[in-house]
Amino acid sequence: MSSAIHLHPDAQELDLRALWMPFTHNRYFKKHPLLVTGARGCHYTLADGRSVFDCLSGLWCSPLGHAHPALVAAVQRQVETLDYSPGFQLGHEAAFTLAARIAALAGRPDDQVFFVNSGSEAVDTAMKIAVGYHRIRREASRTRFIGRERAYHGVGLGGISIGGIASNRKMFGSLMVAGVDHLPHTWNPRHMAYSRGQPEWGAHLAEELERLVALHDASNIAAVVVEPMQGSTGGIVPPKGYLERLRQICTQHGILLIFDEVITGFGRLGKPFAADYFGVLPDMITFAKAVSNGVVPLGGVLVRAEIYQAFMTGPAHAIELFHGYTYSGHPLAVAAGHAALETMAGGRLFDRAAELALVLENAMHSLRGEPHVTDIRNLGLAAALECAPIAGQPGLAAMQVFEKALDEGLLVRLSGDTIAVAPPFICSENDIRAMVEGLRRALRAVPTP
Ligand code: PXG
Repeated sequence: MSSAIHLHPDAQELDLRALWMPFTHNRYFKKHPLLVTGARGCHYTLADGRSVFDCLSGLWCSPLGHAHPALVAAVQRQVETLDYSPGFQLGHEAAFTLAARIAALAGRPDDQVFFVNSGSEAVDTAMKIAVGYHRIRREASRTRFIGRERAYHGVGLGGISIGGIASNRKMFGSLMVAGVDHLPHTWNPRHMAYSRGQPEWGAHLAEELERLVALHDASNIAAVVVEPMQGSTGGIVPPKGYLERLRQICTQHGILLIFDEVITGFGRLGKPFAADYFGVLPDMITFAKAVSNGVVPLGGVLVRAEIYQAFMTGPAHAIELFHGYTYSGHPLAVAAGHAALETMAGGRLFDRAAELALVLENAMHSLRGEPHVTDIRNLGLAAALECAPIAGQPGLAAMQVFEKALDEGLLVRLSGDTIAVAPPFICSENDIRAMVEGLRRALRAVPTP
């Protein structure tokens, strides 16, 4: 493995011990630290002065690139005007207008938006709203949730319960929400390897939902929660007809359908939401990441008007939903949100993402036949490349590709033996082609075991 260490010149002075890093191989990292000192446009500056292309738009959250002048100015202005205000029993106008803007963008102007600070919080919030909604409607037995294998819904206790990532669930099983079942995931390389966009095979897997409904009875099921495209676990693209069928079954049985659009929301598929892209209308949409371009943490849940209305009972002075965060609707996050959405609209950046998606699809699929590659998947401005695992050492193959890609000036994302890319909407067609050629050299540079 490459031993490139990206430290700044006085590295020896750095003491990295106190920080317990999230989702990181802490011991390996502290021996081989990768430190970043700045970011602008589509590039990060590493501590050794090198510039690397941001192949995943941060962690899927910075489609407008870094240090975008409109966002910098909006946040600077805001911090000088109203740096913080409580969101409980006090409001600031921009939070209301941002909620309306998001509902309008989704083409659901009567919907409500509940603000949170992260995708994890958005998912846990949506789960609470689902249970509360059924209870208020005197269907309190509807408490079960149905998630999916390989799903990632963040790290809250609700999110890991409906999520389907084994290592996330193994250690914390005792903390999990009771009464959760999982649909099978839809990736089957035997039937869909190297599909461009949505695979033809797999819509029948939605019928598993009927089986779970038959097992538990619909009267016990609150909601089905799915990522329209599974992001974290390597860009698993829904088979044609699959999400449509989930919607039909949910409607038939009075089960809420929740799309977790933390990754797909705000243009990643070339439309405002994946719900628009697939033409499937969920009852709630969770979002985060790109809504504020990652500049200040912001997330939320978009909730169908009828669900909100169901809560609006009881005395008018009573709190209807016992839920909220100190930073719900934080003024800086809201300012970043307005600036991000304005910039996306002004630059017609969802259309731009759709155009670049075609370039990415063609370029990525040209890697078929390169060493280590066993599958390539893509949808919208996102793609994943599956590496043949090294026997007994899962994840090592992709990690080697990651390191070689870094030597090529590319910061890609690795998850298990999958390499994911989802470049910023502001990048050029040539940036995408150069990224893929760099990946090709990286794949060739990793020795075959
Ligand atoms: N839902 C989905 C669908 C996500 O992708 C979350 C919830 C949780 O969001 P927060 O903001 O609580 O982290 C996510 C997060 C990756 C990667 O490499 C993906 C995420 C986070 C970090 C890395 O694919 N998704």
